Amino acid sequence: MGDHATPYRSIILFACTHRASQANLIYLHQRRIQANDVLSPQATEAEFWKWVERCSKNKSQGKGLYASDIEFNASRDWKFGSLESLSNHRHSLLRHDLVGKIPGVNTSMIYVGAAFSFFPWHYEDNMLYSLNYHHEGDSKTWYGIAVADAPKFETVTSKSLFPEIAGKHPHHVWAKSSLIEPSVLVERNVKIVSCVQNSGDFILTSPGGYHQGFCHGYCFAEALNWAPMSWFPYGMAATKFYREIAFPAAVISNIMC
Ligand SMILES: O=C(O)CCC(=O)C(=O)O
Repeated sequence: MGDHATPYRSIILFACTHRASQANLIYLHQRRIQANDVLSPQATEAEFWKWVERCSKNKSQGKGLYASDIEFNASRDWKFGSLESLSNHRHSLLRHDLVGKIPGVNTSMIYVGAAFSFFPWHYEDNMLYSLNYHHEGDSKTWYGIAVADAPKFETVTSKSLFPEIAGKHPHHVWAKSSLIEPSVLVERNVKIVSCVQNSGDFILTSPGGYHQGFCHGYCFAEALNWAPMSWFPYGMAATKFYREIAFPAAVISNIMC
């Protein structure tokens, strides 16, 4: 957590330690037993942000308990084609020969979470769409910021919440390093949407759409990127931006030329 005196409640930079995550599994389990195993998604969300606040106060940092970014295609036995078939669909620019196979972009990655495993604010490389399918397990809460509000979010994080870090690393929000309680952003006039993803649900994120979220318990999801024609202007903008800041693009300079 930054050590400047911003009156925020729950902001954490980097994930909590492995130990903190394990302790939290026990904590959540106990809360569930006390609540007769009926913690609603809203109650779980409240517990999550209380836990983040505790981690923030303790300045816990490190890696979270999240088996994320595992290269695997769990949807390959679907009758109508796997998730990867969407990325490689004839209307998807990612099937273009020049792109090749890029793990997590046009091939699937798996995310196996435990209670309160989380992913901090970020949007997809090259402003691609992402498609996330929840295969099984507990729910996952997602928060999103409208693409139109992304500049406001970036100004709030760099000027108001993390000025010192932003001074040294102007694009740190991309680094999936900031988990921020939605009310902290709402108070600063950044509009947030949220939803609960259950097993069997898809989540599609928009180009340049920041998102963060957390698991309510064990959950198993698969995700990759997608680039229909509507993505093209965003891809151009991302490529231009990466060039300006000399950031190595994950994909696409080829298909932009
Ligand atoms: O399921 C997750 O952990 C989130 C992955 C993600 O950011 C996405 O699918 O866009």
